[in-house]
Amino acid sequence: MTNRQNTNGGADMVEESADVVILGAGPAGLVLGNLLHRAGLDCVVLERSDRAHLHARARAGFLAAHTVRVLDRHGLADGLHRRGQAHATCEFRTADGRFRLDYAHLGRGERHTVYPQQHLVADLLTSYLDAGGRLHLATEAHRVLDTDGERPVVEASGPDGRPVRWRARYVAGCDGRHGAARRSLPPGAVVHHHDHGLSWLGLLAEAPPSLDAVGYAVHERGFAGHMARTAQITRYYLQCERGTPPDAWSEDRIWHELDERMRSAEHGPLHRGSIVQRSVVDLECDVVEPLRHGALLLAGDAASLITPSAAKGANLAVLEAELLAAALVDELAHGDGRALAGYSARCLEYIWRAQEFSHWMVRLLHAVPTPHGGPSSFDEGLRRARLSALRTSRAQQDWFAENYVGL
Ligand code: RFL
Repeated sequence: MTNRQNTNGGADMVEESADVVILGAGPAGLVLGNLLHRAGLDCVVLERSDRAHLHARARAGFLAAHTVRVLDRHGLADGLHRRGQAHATCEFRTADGRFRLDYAHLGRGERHTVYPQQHLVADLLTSYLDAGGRLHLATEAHRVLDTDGERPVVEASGPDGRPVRWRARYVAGCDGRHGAARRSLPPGAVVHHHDHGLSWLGLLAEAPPSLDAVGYAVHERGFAGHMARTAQITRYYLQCERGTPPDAWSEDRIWHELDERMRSAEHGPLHRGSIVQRSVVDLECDVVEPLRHGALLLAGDAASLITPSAAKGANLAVLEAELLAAALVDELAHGDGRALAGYSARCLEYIWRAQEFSHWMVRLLHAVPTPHGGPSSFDEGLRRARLSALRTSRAQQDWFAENYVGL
């Protein structure tokens, strides 16, 4: 039950409580909120942005088969079945020509569903609110205190700037890499960090997809990527120098670079359109170990940041949220804490495997700079060998497919 009162301390301080306070209304926080609320647990989601921002925040698009199964299991997949597109082919374009992998016929024979992340978030929000779930928008969590005690506290501020203290039994940090959960980790937490030293200009173009496959272009000018989002919107990536401001390149330069790197003259023109969104993504990754610190539990990007090279981030977020929900229900509804005790180790196994594959993808698609400057010729040789194995070896293609679409 929620208990709301003014404290005797600071005049405007409000105290609230819930058994589970969830920080962040992204895929991790909203899957967790939906599952806990349906199980009858007392939970609340605190989100610093407003609903319009959540509905417009374009990020991921490729949902793994496992993600669709999780959402199906809990009746959260209607939207993606109605509007998502099945996707099962990727194409590599290199100086030696192009080749395609039809991954629905390789490995475990699974497909992606292309469904923009902001649509998934909108669906999850609607289903949570329709079921009567508690959500506080425009509410920013600042830090989590007393994580080792029985009643941890989240210090937050509400829409009017008024400070709010949320008492909880558990706090789920689903607020991304720069959120309050990460800031509140105790000194014993280890953050394993790796910076590839590479950056991508991430673009959304108001243009239909130009090929019926994910396109990965490996080029001496740098990597370029093509990913369908909807029939009218396509995501493109262009490798750029670290530190490039998102607005540095004109639309003409962007299309010129895409044409060069995707080798349009050889393989067919790209459908052009206005660039409606741009951001620069530094290819960095990290893993927090462990994911549980007393009553503070991490999921999604708060637990592990992963490069977008293999489209794993949102998929891991959903996987972890389902595991965390089951563990919290066991603990809070049935007094069985075994799954919660094993939560961190179980997730870390998936996280490290996804990190390993994403790392391999980065090394497949880029000439990675050395600490002394440009890439070494030895590294270049390895990259050509990786591409050649992927082009010619069925065993390598099966391995790729299993990891590319799986978790
Ligand atoms: P999110 O989605 O970042 O949600 C966190 C939420 O927490 C809120 N928040 C706070 N709220 C309260 N108090 C605070 N102090 C707060 N601090 C933050 C934020 O407003 C936000 O609403 O994290 P979550 O749920 O862990 O989900 C992770 C995914 O969003 C992320 O991993 C993916 O988007 C990564 N990713 C991709 N993943 C895929 O699986 N497939 C893809 O195709 C894919 N493409 C991408 C991507 C990420 C990208 N960027 C932006 C790096 C493409 C790109 C360009």
